[in-house]
Amino acid sequence: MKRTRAARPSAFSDETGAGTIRGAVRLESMAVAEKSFKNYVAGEWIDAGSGETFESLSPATGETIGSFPRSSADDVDQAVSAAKSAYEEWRLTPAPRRGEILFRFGQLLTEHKEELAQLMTREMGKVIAEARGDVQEAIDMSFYMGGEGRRLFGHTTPSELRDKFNMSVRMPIGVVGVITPFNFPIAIPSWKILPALVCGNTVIFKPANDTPLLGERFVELLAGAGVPAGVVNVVHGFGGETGDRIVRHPDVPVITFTGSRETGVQVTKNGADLLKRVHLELGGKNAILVMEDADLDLAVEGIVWSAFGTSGQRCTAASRVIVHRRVYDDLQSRLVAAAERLRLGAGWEADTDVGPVINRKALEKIDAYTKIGADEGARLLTGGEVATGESLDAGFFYRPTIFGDVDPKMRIAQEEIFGPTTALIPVDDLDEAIRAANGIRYGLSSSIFTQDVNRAFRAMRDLETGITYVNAGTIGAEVHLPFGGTKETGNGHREAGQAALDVFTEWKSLYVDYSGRLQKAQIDTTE
Ligand code: UN1
Repeated sequence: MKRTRAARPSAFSDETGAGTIRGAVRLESMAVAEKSFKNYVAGEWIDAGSGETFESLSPATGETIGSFPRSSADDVDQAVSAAKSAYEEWRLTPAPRRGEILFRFGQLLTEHKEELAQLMTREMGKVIAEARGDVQEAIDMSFYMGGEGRRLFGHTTPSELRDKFNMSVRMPIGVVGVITPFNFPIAIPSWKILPALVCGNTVIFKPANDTPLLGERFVELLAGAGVPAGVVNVVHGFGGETGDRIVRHPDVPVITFTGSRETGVQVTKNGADLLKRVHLELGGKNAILVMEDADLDLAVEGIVWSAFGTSGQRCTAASRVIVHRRVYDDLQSRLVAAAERLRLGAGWEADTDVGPVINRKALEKIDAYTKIGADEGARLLTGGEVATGESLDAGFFYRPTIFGDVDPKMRIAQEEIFGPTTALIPVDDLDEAIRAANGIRYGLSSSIFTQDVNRAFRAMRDLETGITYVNAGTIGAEVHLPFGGTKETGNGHREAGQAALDVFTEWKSLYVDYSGRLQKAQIDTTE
C-alpha cells in the first residue's frame, strides 16, 4: 500500500484515548511496500536538507530494507530548535497527562508487537522470539514510566526553623539527545525516551544507522499515542555527522548514549565544553562463574543463552566463563556439544537458534578476534569461522565460537568482541574466580552458578559489576531495576528503574517561610 509521508501521523487516531489506531493494516504492509523514509521534525516527515540518503540492509539476506535521510548538522539544528520550542508547553503539561500518553504508547506497542518483531528480525537479525522480547521490554517500560507520571516523587523534610516548609522536587532539564545502538532497536530507545518524556523533557533521537526503520516506527507510534509535534524528533544518520552535532549542540544539555567505549569517551569529551550531563552505557566483558558444586546442566543452558543469544551482540553477553578446574572438562565438553547443536539461519525461520551479526564489519571484527585468540595460544574448541551454506551466504553469519584454556589477561578475555564468541578460563577456587572476573576495565553484568548460599552472597558482594545474577546467565535485566555498570562500562549513571529519573531531572530544593519574619538558617535556630 502506497502512502504519502506527510499523512502518516494522522493515520493514527488517539481521539478516543483508547489507543486504537486506524493505521494497523497500513503499518503491517509498510515494510515491503515502502522503501524511502524520512526524518520526523516538528511533527512533519521531511528529507535531509541535502537530499542525501543511506540504506538499511537485512543482515540475514542483504536485502534493502529502505533508504533514510543522511542528516547533516543543519538537519540536527532544525530538529533541536523544534524540540526547544515544544519544551515550554511540554514541561507545563501535567505529568499524569504525560504518563497517559505513555500508557497509550504501551497499548500501541502491544497491538503492533508481532509486526514490530517481524520487522526487527528482518532489519536487525535477532531471532523472532528475542525480537518479541525486545518489543515487550519497551511495553514494560511504557507502563512503568507511564505510572511515574503520578509519582515523580520528591521529598518533604522538616526545617530547622519554625514556620517554614522544605521540600525537594524533580525538574525537567530541556532537550535530551538520544543516541541508540542497533542491538535492542525498540527496547533501548524506550529506556531513554520514555523516562525523558515523563519527566517533561523533549527529545532529539538518532537511531542506529543499522536499524533506522525500527527507530522511525518507534517515533511513529509515539506520535500516534498523542505526543505533540516537536516533543520527539527523529534525525537519521551516522554518528560522526548527525550524532556528533547532537552531542555538541548548545541547546541539548543532556546526552544519553549506548554504544562502544571509544565513542563514549568522544561523547564525553565533546560534551565537556558545555558541561553537559552525559549518560553512558558502554561495553561489557561479562563473566559467568561456574563453581564445582554448580548444577552443570543449568549452567550450560545459561551460558549458551548468554553467550550466543542475540548472536552475542548484547552489552550483557557472557563472553567469559570462569570455571572451577574440578568441573572444567565436564563443562567444556557439554558446552561444546550444546554450541554445535545450535542452528544458524534467518531469525524469522522457526528452527533458527542463532541469527546473523549486524553487518560485514562486525563479521570481520569477530573473525579477527578468532585469529587473535589463536595467536595468543588459546585453544579453539568449536566455531571460529564465518558460517557458509546456501541459506547463509548472503548474510553475515558466524559460527558460535568457544575458546578453551584462556588466560584472563589475553585480549580475547579482556576486549569486547560483540559476537558469538566466549572464552573458558579455568580457576582453582572462588577467590581466583572473582579476581579473574574483576580483572577487566568493564563492569556491567556477572553471574555465578553455585548451590552454596555463602559463595553466592560473597559473589554478590565482591563482583565489581552493576548487575549480578545467581544461577542464571548474564542477560535478562528487567525494566524496573537500575541497569548499567561500574568502571569503564559507564560514568556512574544508571538507566531503567527509578535511577533513570536521575538522568533526566534536576533536583530543586524549595524553602517556604511562613513565619512572617526573616529567619536565618544556621543562625536563628535556637529560638
Ligand atoms: C544491551 O545489550 O545493551 O539484560 C541491553 C539484557 C537486556 C538488555 C540488554 N534486557 O540483556
